[in-house]
Amino acid sequence: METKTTSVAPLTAKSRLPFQPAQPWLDHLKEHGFVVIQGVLEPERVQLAAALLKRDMEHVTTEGHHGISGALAHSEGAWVVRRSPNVRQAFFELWETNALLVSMDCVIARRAFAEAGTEGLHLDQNPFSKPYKECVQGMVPLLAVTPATGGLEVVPGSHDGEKKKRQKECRADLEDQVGGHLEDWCMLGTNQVPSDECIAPFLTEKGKQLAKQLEEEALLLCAEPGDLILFDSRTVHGGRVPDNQADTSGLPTDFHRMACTVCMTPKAFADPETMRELRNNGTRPKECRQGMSTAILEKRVEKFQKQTPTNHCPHDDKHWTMHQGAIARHQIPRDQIPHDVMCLLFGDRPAAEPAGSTPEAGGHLANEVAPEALMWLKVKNRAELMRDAEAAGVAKEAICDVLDADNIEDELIKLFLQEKAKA
Ligand SMILES: O=C(O)CCC(=O)C(=O)O
Repeated sequence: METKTTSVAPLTAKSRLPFQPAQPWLDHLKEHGFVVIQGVLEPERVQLAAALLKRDMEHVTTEGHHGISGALAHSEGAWVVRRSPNVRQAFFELWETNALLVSMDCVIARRAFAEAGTEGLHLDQNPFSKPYKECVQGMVPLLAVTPATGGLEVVPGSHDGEKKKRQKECRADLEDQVGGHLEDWCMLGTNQVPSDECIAPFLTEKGKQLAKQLEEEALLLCAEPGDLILFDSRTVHGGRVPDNQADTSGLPTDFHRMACTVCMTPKAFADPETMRELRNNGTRPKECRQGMSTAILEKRVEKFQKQTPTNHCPHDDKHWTMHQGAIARHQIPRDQIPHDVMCLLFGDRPAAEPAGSTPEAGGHLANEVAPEALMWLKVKNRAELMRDAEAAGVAKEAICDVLDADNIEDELIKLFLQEKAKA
């Protein structure tokens, strides 16, 4: 299949900013609708998440050539990113509350030199029904993003002002989507690959002109592993396929793209009444309305228990069935959900943090549950775990006994940890 690349420039240095102080990146996000924050995901988590995802990629497929995998939404690698104290802190800086809900959206991965495609530039928030900032999407690349790998591209400044006005004028038809199953999935008809039509034929003349202009303005967000890319959901964005002309020397030999989507929004937004206000007049409360409905929160917990994906938006359940698939696992009993995960599902502040407290700049929120050492065990294969268990002193018979279990690796880890605890 043909791939198509555009000549649009990659990101300039001014858009990739340090994590602290936060104000410059907050200002950039507000003004341009996107920002790349340097080194947010802790380096050991970058390595761990990538190792876990590579392990799980052996068992799942991605949706078409876009590299999008809903099946990995609840993979351990994706949760390593979501549970990162630094990622949580970035969203705290953004929304000024630590009562936050996390998205359970896709992972994006593409094997080295695999066929690449893209869904084209689009919006994930309908400009007519949802005109105000209500969602800021995040993406953490676990591998470097360069023109040779492709990655996420955005149209700077397309979230607001004159550019948004033009989008609405040229694509008045998007208003007809309101209320339907495509309400927030607003395709702008550009740059779709693979396709022999780069500007979608269904567009009016004005729509085609807009598509062309957006394609010219789009910027590939070059980034390093562990950066946090943020973009307002009103910003035009999409995947960019690798540039055929770019230098591919030095690229990894297994995967060229691996990124976890991660988005957090205030718990208060899960209340339909609060949302109506926000959508009508832009009122955005930080705290929850007394007696707010918890229906969406309960649905989030169920989604986690069933290990099924939602989408990019943690508080809006309207299109939570758009991505399918899960790694086959048993339903997770509610009482086995780790505390920090439960907080991210229900929007509760982690127990270690008194309500209203402010995490220190650059500091960690004290809500980690799984120790790094345990997580590293998760990427070992069966033979390695058997060796580790035996070396720790687990009896051979006990090891043999678990070889019939449903999840042999988990049972071996349990034996290993029990033995270590005795020591
Ligand atoms: O990075 C990509 O390939 C597309 C991502 C995207 O559209 C999204 O996260 O909403």
